[in-house]
Order: sequence, then structure tokens, then C-alpha cells
Amino acid sequence: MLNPVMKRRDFLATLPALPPALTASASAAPPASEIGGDFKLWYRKPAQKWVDGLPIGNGRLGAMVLGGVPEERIFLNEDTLWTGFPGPGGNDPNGPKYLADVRRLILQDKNYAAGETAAKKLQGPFTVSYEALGELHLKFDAAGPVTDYRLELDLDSALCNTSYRIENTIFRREALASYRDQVIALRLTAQALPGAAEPGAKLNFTVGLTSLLKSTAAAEGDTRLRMTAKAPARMDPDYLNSKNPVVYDDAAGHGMRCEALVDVKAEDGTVHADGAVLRVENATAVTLLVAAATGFRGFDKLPDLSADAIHARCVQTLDAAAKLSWPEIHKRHVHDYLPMFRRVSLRLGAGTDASGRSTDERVAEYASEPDPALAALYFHFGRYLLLSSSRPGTQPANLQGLWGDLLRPPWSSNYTTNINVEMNYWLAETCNLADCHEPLFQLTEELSRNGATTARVLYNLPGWVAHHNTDLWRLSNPVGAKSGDPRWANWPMCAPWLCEHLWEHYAFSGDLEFLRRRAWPLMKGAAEFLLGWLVEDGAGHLTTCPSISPENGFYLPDGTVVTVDAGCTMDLALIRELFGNCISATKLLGIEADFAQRLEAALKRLPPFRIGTQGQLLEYSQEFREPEPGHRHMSHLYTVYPSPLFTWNKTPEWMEAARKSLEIRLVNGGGYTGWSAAWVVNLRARLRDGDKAGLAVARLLKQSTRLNLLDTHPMGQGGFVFQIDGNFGGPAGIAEMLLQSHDGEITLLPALPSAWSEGSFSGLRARGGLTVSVDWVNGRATAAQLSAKRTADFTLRPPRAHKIAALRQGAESLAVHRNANGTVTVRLEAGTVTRVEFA
Ligand code: FUC
Repeated sequence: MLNPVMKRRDFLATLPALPPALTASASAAPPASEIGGDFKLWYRKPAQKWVDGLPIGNGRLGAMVLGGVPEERIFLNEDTLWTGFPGPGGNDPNGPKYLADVRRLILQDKNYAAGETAAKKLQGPFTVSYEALGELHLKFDAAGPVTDYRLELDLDSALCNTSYRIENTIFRREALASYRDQVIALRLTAQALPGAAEPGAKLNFTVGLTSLLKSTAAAEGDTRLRMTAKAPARMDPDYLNSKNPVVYDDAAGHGMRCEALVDVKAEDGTVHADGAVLRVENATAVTLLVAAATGFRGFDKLPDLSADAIHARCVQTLDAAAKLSWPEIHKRHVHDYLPMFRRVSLRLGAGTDASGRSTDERVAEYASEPDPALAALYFHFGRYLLLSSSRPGTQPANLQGLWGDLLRPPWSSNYTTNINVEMNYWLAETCNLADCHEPLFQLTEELSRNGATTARVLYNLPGWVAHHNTDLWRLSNPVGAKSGDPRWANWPMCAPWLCEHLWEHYAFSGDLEFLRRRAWPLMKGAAEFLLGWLVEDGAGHLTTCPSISPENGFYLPDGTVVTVDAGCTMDLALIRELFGNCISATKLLGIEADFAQRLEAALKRLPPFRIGTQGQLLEYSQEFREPEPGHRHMSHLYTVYPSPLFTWNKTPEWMEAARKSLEIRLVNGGGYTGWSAAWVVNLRARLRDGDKAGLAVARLLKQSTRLNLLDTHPMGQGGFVFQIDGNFGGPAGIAEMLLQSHDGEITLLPALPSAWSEGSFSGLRARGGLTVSVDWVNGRATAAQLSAKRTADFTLRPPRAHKIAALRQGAESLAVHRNANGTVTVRLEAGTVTRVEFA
């Protein structure tokens, strides 16, 4: 576990020594085909623009590779490159009075329209924006026509390979983002075709660096190129129509400074500086390394403004990496990455596409042809993206992971907390990447510190609060600058949702130290705020107000559309879950029984969930008519996923009501963004609607997935932008279709679509400390295996229409307790592996 205040440079020092196996070639690892999978995205032509490129990343540095000939464009990112600086925050000291006004208008006067207008007074400044670092250009000298072109991303080793032929020469480029060496590294080679009569052509190209930020590039000696840049001090979100949206502040020195430093090493041939570019001539192999850094020193500290200091950090990183040979860099990268990626396997159908189609062809044909292996590839791509954008010590994955090409990216590419950033982490625990969850926990800790100020100043309440947006500086106030739409700006329920992630991390690992040291203080602070936030509704209940069901609205009888209610279902669900988890934590840790009693008392006074005239779970406090019944957010269905408040074992009637609500959403067009479609996959999985879950995956792939498998969000007339949430939510949903553990038992293949009649997985995690693998043929499980990480009692539910015949460790059959509902309960010792046999 990382120390919460551990900084980037410290965590690098904590990396374990390389295993002795590293002396063997990384390619000595078994080939991907042997571990059951199709792990390559590949294309017959280069990408034309950023959004179609192939992403690589090490959690901190990102690059989008286009694979072009004769010009390669590689877009660079560094995850702490944001506009702005830590500031006093935007907590209006008149907030407590405004809050009282909103509550009077809504709870007493039932004047929703006036209440909504009054809520705007609580708003403060917008978040700042994530920024693209720049572009690395490789411009190759004119040569003959290109043949045999291939661009590929190998998810198994996190390598992006480009290869092509010009006449009798094969040109290859490999690109990787090394976590261990903290560089983006490229290897370019030119090799004559075997048996060619003529000698092959050589590498002749220039290397340049550009940026959309205020920047300068210059050669340093003959083999290094340095670009320094400065981000704006302020940047308005792209959706604001402001006159002067980009503000540089040179006078006060505000604005993050950053640098990209490139080192070019040629084998045979030469490298020399040529003005602001480097020129490579007559080389057969070139290693190009990129280091990058910003002046970021922490969410609450002014960034380092010294270009020299930032340069020194780049030089240090680059000097260290430049001492390594290419095979060493490559090997260290693969040895770091591959074991994490291989914690999980998944094969669907034949596991791979035998028809020789490229990934874009498969995506394009997915609509007409079932290709379960493509769904598996999409699943693996999600795991790859999390490993590439969120590693211990880095920033959490933002709206586009850590990739970006713009000065004003969509929605500032910030952290949207009313669904998007949480969805980024839905796969972390189940898909065995719990360590990648760490940056979100760090964000939560930091946000809670600013959030305590917002709670105190804006609302005069204890604990901590945060709203629907945050950024590098952990802004916690409601955004909107007093004129934002409360449907998004005023939602104050970020803290309990982030705390759910802390609890889940505990639930999967059973790590009581994590619960005690990291989770509990944050959970308690969020609960303290909510205890204070709950307000008498005049009918004997404690409710929430203002209450927003993100980002939906409802009709008043006169036809006005408003968005602020009291006691929306999602608020009640978040509070029930947080309070329930806090009470469990006090028992597990043997602490704070008095606080638990206060929570118990408040829970008893919350309004109940409500069912409407169509049998549906209501989203609002009453059955309002809704202008957008197919709204993209499924906020009231938080109760089903990610929360386990409603389950088939505990609350079957509420599961039916939730299913009805989902169906109403879907017949009215819900699920039209990538993340919304991905949420549907998870909901269908929890509802155990296997075939419909399969159709939801198909919809995500057909409707919201680019040919490079990146997730999309509609924008403007027929346009779209890349948003990464669906890339994580979709794979989380696929995992949820195969294994569930939220309902007091571990359920194998709970929502297997008939179209996925054959397959296998291994390494998925279940709550309580188990990893699970299952094989199935013709829709019937043939084998399953449980690896216990902790000693505990586990209750196992076989796939539908299956019976568990025996649980065995080696030849020994374990004593199990057979429950009346078809499950079995067994005690498993830590470190044991148990085979499940089906009747
Ligand atoms: C929420 C969603 C939008 C978009 C934005 C980044 O506001 O409602 O669809 O994903 O976040």
C-alpha cells in the first residue's frame, strides 16, 4: 500500500528489483496464443487523426501513435499538465443562507422553479482544464511507394508496432510507454528484405516537437531536442461561450510549466541538430526516448515555475534511460507490464478471428456478424487502458484517460464525478487491477481536504463534500459561476460515491488495515457531512435538499422543466449504502459504536424507495412527468449497479421495479452515449438478463466504439468525441456477466448470453478474497477453479441449471454445506486452489 502522501519520485524508488528472469528475453514469455487470446488491434493503414490513433501510456505519460508514412505524428501527454493553480476555492460564505433559501422554497413552498434559481447562488468557479503537451513529428525523406503496411497495438506486451516496406527495405517502428523507466521509447529500424540483391535503404528523417501551448523548441547539442511550454493560468470549459476563454498570466507567473526532452541515438549513421529539429541520416536503427515533466508539486502547492528545475528532472530521467540498450528498455517494460496484464484471461468463442480481418474490418462488420472474440478483445483493451492511464503514483484516469490533443478538450477533460470517473474504475477490482485503483483513492483523500472547507464555508457543516466536477487541484465547490445549470452543477453527492470505491477495495481484498487507515477517515467524513445535510421534510422523514438526479429533470404541472427536488432516489441510495458500510466498518474495526448508532437512527428516518404506476422504481420523490424518459443517466439504478442495495436474494421486488425503470429508459432511447450503453451492460448483468446483456455489449460496440476501439460520446450534429468511461464500463460489465459476488455469494456465469456459448476466463476476482476461473462449452460450465487469497467461508452458486457435484483440492473432496437454494458454503484456506466439479 502506498503512503498517501507519497510523491511520484518516491514511488519510483519503491519499485521492486527486477526479477532474475529478466535476464531471459521478455519474448521468452509464452506467446499470447498459448494463454488463450486475441490481444492485437491491427490495421492496414495509418490513422489520419488523433482520435483514430493507438494509445500507449505508463499512467503518467501518454502518447497517441498514428503510424503515418512519410510523417509519423505522436501526440504526447503528461498527466499533471493542467491549467490553473491551487487557489482559495470558490466557497461563497453566504452559502448557509442560500442553502436555507433553497430548502424553504422547495420543502415548504413547493416552489421548485424558484428553488432551482436560488441553488445557482451556491455555485463557484468552474474546474480548470487538462492540456495536451505536444506532438512529436518524424518526417521521413521522400521514398518509393509503401507496401505491406501494418499498424498494431499488442495489448499483451503494451507495444505499438508499425511496419511497412518500401521497395526492398522493411521499416519497423516500435513504441512503448515505460513505467519502469518513465519514458516514451521508440525504436526504428530499416532492414533489407532477406535475399535482396541491393543493400536496403536507410533511415533519413527529422525529429521535431510542437505544442499548442506557448512553447519553444531548440536542440541541445546534436542528439537532444528540448521543448519548454507553459499552460494558461485559466481556461474556460469548451461548453462555455466566453469571450476570452484562454488566459495566460505571465505577470503573476501563473500557469503550469512543462517540458518534453527527446534523446536520439542512431546506430551507424548520424544525428545532428538542424535549427529547431534533429536530423537523422543513413541510420539502420534509431532509439528515440522522450522524457517529460511539469512543475506540479501537489494539489495544494503552487507549481514549480523554474524551467531549469523541470529540465533537470527530464535530464535525470533521460540520462538514466539512455544508458540502457533498446533490448533492456523493451525487456524492463514488458516485465513490468505483462504480469499485470496476464492476471486475467478471457476467451469468448474461438478466442481469435481466423478470417484474417483487421480490427477496423471486424468492428465495421460486427453489426452483421457475431464476433464474440471481438467482445473479448474489447475487454482486454479496457484492462490495457487502465494499466496505461492509472498506476500507483499517477493521476487518476480523466475523461480521456490521459490522452488528449487539444487546448480546450471536451468538458475540460476533467473528472466528472456524477458517473464518469467512477465508471473508469468499475473494472479495477473485478478485473484484478486493484493497484490501478490507487490514484482514485489518492484523489479522494486530497479532495476531502478541500471538501472539508467547502462543507464548512458553503454549508456550515462538518465532514467533507464535493460536487460533480473536480480537477488536478481537487476543486470541491459546485461549479457554474452562479449561472450553471443546477442539473449538473449543484449535485453534492460525490463523496459517498467515491467512498463506495474505498469500501469495494476493502470488500475484494479483506484488507482491514486499508479499511482502518485509508477508507474509514474518508467514509466517516462523508457520513458526517451527510448526517448534517439531511433535513426534516415536514412529513417525519429526513431527506436531502437540494437533490439532483444527475443530469435529468422533470415537469411541473404547468409544463415548466426543473431539476432540483428533495430526496431523489440516487441520494437515498448513496446515503443508505455509505451509512450501511460505515456501520459495518465500525463493527469490523471495533470502533465508534456511538457514531454507528447515529447512522442507524438516521437510516431509520430516510424516506423509502418508491414504485410508480408502471411498476417502475421512481427516480424522484414523486412520479413527475419527465421530458426525457430516455435520459442517458441511470442514476436511480445506482441501486442495482454499482451498488448492491438491490439484489435478487435480498430484494427481488425492487429488482423487478428497477428492471422496469431500465426498460422505460431503453424504449425511450436511453444508452445513447458510450458510458450510458456501458452502464446498461452492467445493469443487465446484475439483473441476470444474459441475452440482453450480450445485446448491450453489441450495442456498445456498434454504436459507441471507434475502429480503434475507443469509446465515443455524441457531440453536436452527428459528431462525437472520445470519452474513455465506456472503455472501462463495458469491460466491467463483461466481467459482471461472468462472475458476481455482491449478493453474499459467488455466482458463476450469472448472465452468460447464449451467443457466448463457448469460452473461458481466469483471474477475475470475487469479494472476500478469491480469484476464479471457469471454462464452458455449449453454454455449460465444464470446470471452475477458486484460488483463495484469504481464509474464509465462501458461498458458491453454480451457473443456472447446474449443480455442484464436488469441491476438490487435489484428490481430496472438501466438506461443504449444501444450502436449500442450490448454493454450497465451504471454508477455504488462504493459498489453496479448489476445483469445482459440476453434476
Ligand atoms: C456528464 C454526462 C455527459 C458527459 C459529461 C462529461 O455530464 O452527462 O454525457 O459524459 O459528463
